[in-house]
Amino acid sequence: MPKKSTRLQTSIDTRSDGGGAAGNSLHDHAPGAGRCPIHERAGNAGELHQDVQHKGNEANGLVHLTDNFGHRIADNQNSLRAGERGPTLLEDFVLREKIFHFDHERIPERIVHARGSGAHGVFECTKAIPGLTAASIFQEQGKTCPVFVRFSTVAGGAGSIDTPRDVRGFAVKFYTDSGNWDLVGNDIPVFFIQDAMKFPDLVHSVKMEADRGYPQAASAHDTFWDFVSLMPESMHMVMWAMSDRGIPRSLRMIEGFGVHTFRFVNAKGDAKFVKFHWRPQLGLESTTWDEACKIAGGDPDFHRRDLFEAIATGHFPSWDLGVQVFDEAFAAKQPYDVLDATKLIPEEDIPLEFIGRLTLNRNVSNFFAETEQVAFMPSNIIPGIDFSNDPLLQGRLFSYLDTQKSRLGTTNFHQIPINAPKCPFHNFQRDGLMQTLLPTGRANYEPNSLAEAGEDGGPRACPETGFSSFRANDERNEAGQKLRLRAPLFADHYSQARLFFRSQTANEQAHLASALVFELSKVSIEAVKSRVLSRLRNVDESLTKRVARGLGAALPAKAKAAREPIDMKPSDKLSIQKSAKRTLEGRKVAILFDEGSDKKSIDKLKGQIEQAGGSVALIAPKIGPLELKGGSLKADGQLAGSPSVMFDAVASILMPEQARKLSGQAACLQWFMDAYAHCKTIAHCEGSKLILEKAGIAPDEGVVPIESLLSVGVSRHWEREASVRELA
Ligand code: HDE
Repeated sequence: MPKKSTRLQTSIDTRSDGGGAAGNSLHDHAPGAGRCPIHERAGNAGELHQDVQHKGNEANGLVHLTDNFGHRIADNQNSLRAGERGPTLLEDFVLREKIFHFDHERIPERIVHARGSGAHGVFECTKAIPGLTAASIFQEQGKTCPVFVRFSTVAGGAGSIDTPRDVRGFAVKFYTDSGNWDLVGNDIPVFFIQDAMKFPDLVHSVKMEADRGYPQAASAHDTFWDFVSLMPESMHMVMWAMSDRGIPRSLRMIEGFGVHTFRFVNAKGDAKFVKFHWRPQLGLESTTWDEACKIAGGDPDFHRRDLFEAIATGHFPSWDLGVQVFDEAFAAKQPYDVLDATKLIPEEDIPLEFIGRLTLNRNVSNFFAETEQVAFMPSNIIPGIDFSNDPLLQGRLFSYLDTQKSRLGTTNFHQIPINAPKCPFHNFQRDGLMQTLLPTGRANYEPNSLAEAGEDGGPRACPETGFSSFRANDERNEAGQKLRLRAPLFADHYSQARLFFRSQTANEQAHLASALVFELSKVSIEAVKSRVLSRLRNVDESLTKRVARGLGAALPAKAKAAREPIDMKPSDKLSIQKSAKRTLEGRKVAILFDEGSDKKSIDKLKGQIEQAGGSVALIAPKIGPLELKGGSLKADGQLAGSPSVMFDAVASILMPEQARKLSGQAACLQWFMDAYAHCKTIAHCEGSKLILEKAGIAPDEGVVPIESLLSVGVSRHWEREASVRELA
């Protein structure tokens, strides 16, 4: 086997040999390959071949470049021509194969959730619950299993931005010892619609408009609001999406939810209902709308980069898995239907029981092979867990398998390494496009008696340990007639939208109102705006008035509710601000410095932040190296190209002379003004005060001397917000 190179080499893992069997280098001169046409003719031959020269691959620790059938390639720079200036020859199989493969590099992007970021990790059971479920991963405290997680935005295409107002997908594939379990959830616990029948309509309405091809990754347009204004069941999720949940600070700081009600089934066959929740160790955090818009320009890959860098530097994000377990008797007493995916169960009624922890500890090695090709399917379930009759979930059980065939082109997508189970799998399915397995023997049907004849008879069903569906036998759920209708409580469209709104802090309510004003201001059909307002009146009058005022619209009559909403007890868990963490852990602090700054102070502050679990970006007007008091230092980012929206807090260590110069620069003033307006902690030295004054920054509990940064911590100072933004 050829030696592996540390540079210029791309190795190709193959499932058969575990990797590295085939490989290539970018510059290949096989020993004995003959004359080098570039060296012979081109003046820039030295540049093109600078890494390899004529020493040969082995001597350079490189592997040979080959085509896909193993033929060594002598020249990867020039196509085969008839004469120096003549036409390219059809005979050039090297060129044809290379271009042919390139032409087919893209696969259809996901119809929804096209833009995503994935990572590998591990799930550990922290509390065994054999009484509740027979699922193998929950049988023993400390038991682990590998996982792959893909986060995503929903509406935008694969090349869209990371920070639009949108729902985030939170899809987890557990490679358990009893098969793959996919918990394909979102960062919002409820959904826009109740029945799978409406999903294509919802998605068509939110994606770019059919005639004009825009807007990309935005719900702020006619068709989305037209659809939701006609679907009052969407009002609860609209509240969540318009709240700060829709614009998260980091994928490491979002919650995840299985959304639907599932079932836990124990070894005796007894079942309970269950809802799954992921709770981030780093706490919940969101951006402000102004920040989200600016980040979109400053770094369209903000979330993707943040996740990748955190994992690459060993700051592994983690989430606790919590479950809400309840029985049919509880379900029957609630003012909502637990099979309705537009409803949640308040944690005050059924508290979370924490049973596991997910930690993401390895970035993907190849984005396409892993993040793009991963195929999640809610139908991937393991013994001990089962579906409920939620009509949205039922539709998903068909959709995902179906979509993988069109995305990945073959029924054999389960053989792609990222999708294959890590436990053995055996069955009689055979052949199909892109078959990579090599089944042996004659047994490709069952029943067979080949084993009796001394041959391999193949696998058999296992009634004791195999998956068997829960035998629900309950009149409330399993009715005999075929009907196209929804159960009565599905008609309550507003009670939980109201619950959500009333559980928010005053600032959060203001953000939600502003988001609705912004979104509806982009709607050009007056009747749509008016219809949304008429629905909102069923949610909350004060909210409706604020939105109408912001739009300069008249208050329409209240829409008739299919079922009168009730007042539910507000739940603190629904608010981000009520449970925000003031911490440096997982947060990024920018330190602004310039020539003459005190290096010792910078080093000390950096050390303290890192010690507290945070990370630091050194920002200066120039990258440098800059001469400081006590040594020289290079910046990680240039001030004008590193707006403060990229960081959780800012600090400055400057000499008065430098501060005076910088205070005349818009980029510097904007840097501080934004941090202030986004309610972030600003830590400064004496020398920087002039800049703060010029930026109009009034001292408050979040504007502190450098020494106090650690004790004040990093979180938003929402009490400041009323002085920088009208919270009407
Ligand atoms: Fe999805 N959804 N969905 N969805 N969904 C897809 O599957 C679908 C729904 C969710 O990172 C697609 O592989 C239908 C709810 C996530 O690869 C598609 C219905 C929830 C992801 C599909 C729903 C989700 C998807 C597109 C209504 C939260 C990204 C590509 C019946 C619980 C997974 C693909 C990833 C992806 C269909 C509703 C979450 C088309 C028909 C509810 C996180 O199959």
